Amino acid sequence: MRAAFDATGFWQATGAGADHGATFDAEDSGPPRYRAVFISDLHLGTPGCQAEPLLDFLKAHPSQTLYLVGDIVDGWQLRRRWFWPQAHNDVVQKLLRRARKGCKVVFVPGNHDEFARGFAGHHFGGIEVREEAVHTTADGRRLWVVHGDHFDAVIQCAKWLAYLGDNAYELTLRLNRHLNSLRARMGLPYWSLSAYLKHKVKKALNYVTAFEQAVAAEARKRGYQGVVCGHIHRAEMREIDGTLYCNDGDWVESLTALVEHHDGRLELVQWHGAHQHRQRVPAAAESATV
Ligand SMILES: [Mn+2]
Repeated sequence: MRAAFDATGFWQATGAGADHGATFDAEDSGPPRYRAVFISDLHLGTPGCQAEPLLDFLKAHPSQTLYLVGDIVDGWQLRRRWFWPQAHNDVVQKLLRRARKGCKVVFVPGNHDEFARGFAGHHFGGIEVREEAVHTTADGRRLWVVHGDHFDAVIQCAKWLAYLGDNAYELTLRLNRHLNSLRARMGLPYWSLSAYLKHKVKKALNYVTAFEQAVAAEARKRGYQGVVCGHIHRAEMREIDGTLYCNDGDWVESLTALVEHHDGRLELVQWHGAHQHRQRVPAAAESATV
């Protein structure tokens, strides 16, 4: 499709409309529908990444600014096993295309794409890489934009534990097998390690609350009215002690994003799109507006 900037700076299609089979995105006409869009935890490079619904979401949500709030490409998983289907390529192409078309795209790396942190301050194909960012809403609120892994005590204190976490299930099953063959030889009954660990996971629920409070407290300490983060794959938007805590969720399970309307109104969006039948609605991601 041929296109050119018009006087207002927005792309306009040129020539006849009958472009042979070209797809005409919502983003190709008129001003962007949203002032800002925040997405994180795409985990491109893993089979879990929901690249196709994400492409549909991006098409339907053109914005003036797009924040990529970390764990966009999963370098940890790619290092273990190369997985890069066409749909993941399409996502990268779409992000680059958006930047080329005049959308301000800011990439704040997370722990799974920490390799990019070394490039903070640089531009790649129009995408700005920043350690952290500050977004000012149309109604003047200053939001701290950060992935959030620095608040993850496990990752901060013992990085190897986090690596272990990624393979924990596989490891658990293997350990369980060895443990129980040993127990059988000793004449002891079967004991489930995974059931025991599941019990332990219940305690992890407190971790989510602790994370949310820690991030909001740090944002407040730094003088921001709110914070936008990701990392824990749990979309949320609520006030915590007078500070707005926004978590834009993920594109592995919840398919959620945070959007800012032109009046500064923030909204948590869960993408149903064409893939609705495959998705459940997690309680934490119910649509909310602040
Ligand atoms: Mn993360």
